[in-house]
Amino acid sequence: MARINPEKLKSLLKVYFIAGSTNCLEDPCIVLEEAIRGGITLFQYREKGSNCLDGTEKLVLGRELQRICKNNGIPFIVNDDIEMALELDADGVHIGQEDEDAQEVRKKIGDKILGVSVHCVKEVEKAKLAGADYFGVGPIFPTETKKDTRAVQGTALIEELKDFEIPIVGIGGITADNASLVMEAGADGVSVITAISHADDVWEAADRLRRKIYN
Ligand code: 3NM
Repeated sequence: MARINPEKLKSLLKVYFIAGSTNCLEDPCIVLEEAIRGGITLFQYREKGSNCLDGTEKLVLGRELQRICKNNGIPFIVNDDIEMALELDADGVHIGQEDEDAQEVRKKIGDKILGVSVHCVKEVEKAKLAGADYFGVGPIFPTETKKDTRAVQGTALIEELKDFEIPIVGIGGITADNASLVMEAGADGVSVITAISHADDVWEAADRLRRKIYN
C-alpha cells in the first residue's frame, strides 16, 4: 500500500462526518447509515465526552461503524486511539496537538491516512514534516461540541494554507448555512459533528450539506 494521493484525498474529505455514541440522538449505526445515504464522503469515529464508551464497548461499536463504512465504500478514520485504529485496520487516524506526536503516529500506522489538527502555520509545518496527509483547521466558528478548543479563528488560516499543497478541512460550528464560506476560503472539505448528528432528519441534513459543498 502507498500513501494516499492528495487529489484522491481531497475528493474524500468534502463532506466529512465525525461522530461517536455521545453525539448521536439515536443508535450511532442508524445515524451513520442515514448520513451515508445523504452523501457523506468520509467518516471519523470519535468516541469522546462524558459517558463515552470505553474498552470492549468502544471497540465493538467501532467495528460495527467500520462495517457500515466498508459496505458503502466510505473511508473509516479513528480519532486519537492509534491502538484501536490498528486493531480494526482502519483506513486512517486523526490526531490533535495534545495527542501522540505525529511523527511517532506515522511510524506506527505506515501508509494509513493521517490527519492532524492545526491552529497556526508553525503547527502546519511540523505536521507536514511528520507526514500528515491532511490538516483539520478549527474552530472556524463557535462550537458547543468540544469544550477545550482554541480560540475561534474564522477562515484566516485556511486562506494562509493554500501554498502547503496538503488537503485541508475546516472544523467547528460548520453547518449547511456557513459551509460555503469555508470552501470559498480554500478548504477542500468541511468536517461536522452537530450539523448532521443532531439533525431531526440525518439524511436530509447530510444531503443539504453535500449540496452546499458540490453546489
Ligand atoms: N475539533 P461541531 S472543533 C472535534 O477546533 C472538534 O479542532 C475542533 O463539532 C477543533 O461540528 C470540534 O459540532 C468540534 O461544531 C466540532
